[in-house]
Amino acid sequence: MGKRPTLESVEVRGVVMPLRRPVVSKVGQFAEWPLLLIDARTSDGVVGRAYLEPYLAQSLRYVAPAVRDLAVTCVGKELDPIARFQANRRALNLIGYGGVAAIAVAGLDMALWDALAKAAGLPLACLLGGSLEPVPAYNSNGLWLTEVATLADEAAALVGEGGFGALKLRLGRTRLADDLAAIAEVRRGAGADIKLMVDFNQGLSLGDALDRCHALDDQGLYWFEEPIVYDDLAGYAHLTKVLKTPVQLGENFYGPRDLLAAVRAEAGVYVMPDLTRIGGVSGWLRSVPIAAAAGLQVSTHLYPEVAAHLMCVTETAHWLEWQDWADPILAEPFKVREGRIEIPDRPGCGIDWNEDAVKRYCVDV
Ligand code: SMN
Ligand code: MG
Repeated sequence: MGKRPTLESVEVRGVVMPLRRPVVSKVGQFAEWPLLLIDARTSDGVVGRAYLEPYLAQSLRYVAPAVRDLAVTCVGKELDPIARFQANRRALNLIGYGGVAAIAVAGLDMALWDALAKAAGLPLACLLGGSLEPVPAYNSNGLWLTEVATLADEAAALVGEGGFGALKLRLGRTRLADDLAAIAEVRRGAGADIKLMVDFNQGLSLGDALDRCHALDDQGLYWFEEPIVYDDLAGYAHLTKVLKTPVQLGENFYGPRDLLAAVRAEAGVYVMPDLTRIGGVSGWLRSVPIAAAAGLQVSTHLYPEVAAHLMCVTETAHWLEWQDWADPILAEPFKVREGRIEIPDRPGCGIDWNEDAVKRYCVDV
């Protein structure tokens, strides 16, 4: 095999875009969505691209320098994402494995894998030994904690955005009656056969979660996501044991060992690692076999473009979370048909920027 290209430079830019349907959830209310765009240029002229979604526009100011600092240690080295991931993660020993630094490692990791796949002339899924199959997805683009009266129309619109047979609804309103009404409205708009995932975004105490989830347990919901604070694994195990509806968690796992801890604690029936917190492509590849070995099905959280490739090589692949929030700055947004996301047959992940849109939404970072 010929010599691998080396990493020549890493450019980091920020954009903040308006959301079509503002997020109203127990983790926050956001009318705008920030992205950190990472361009990793190699000695062969290939550019690996990835984005990070740090939820809050002001977080761009913390994540950007972390990516730039890590990049300094990678520039001049061979394009070897696994080695960079190991070295970058080891560098976190001194400040801890979670949080901003971990997200920065993941952003760089995703950009380097994109560059490697482009250099090989293969879509990422194919580089990893898989093939490009459309991936079953649920639409997570709405159904926030908004007026219950608006949910039926919104649910119908969400189904129509890609022939979806599954939607996610956010729950945890003050009154049980309002959660029940929200479920009924969504089914009225989307049809009784819709698969309905529900997300509490850690909004309940264990006692309140027992109360609310027992009361909703006969509603035929597809999963109960994050009813309680993300790291109370004993609490999750309790809920998993006593509820019929499968408990889902994982968007706050920082690396493979957090997933292993959840498996050992029997914390949930399903897991859904977030691509940045779990450690990008490298972190995903190290984590999902743990879930598969334990018999747990794996869904994705955010980052649908990269997640789609990874689902093609994930043994217990379950559902891809579809959000189109990066679409305004993508040159060719991914398409969803008949409830499946279609992976473009081009080298890398298929992420390229619409530079005019980037200019429009650009912020200083
Ligand atoms: C979520 C994602 C992005 C913003 C708020 C909430 C959520 C999910 O937890 O699972 O999509
Ligand atoms: Mg969630």
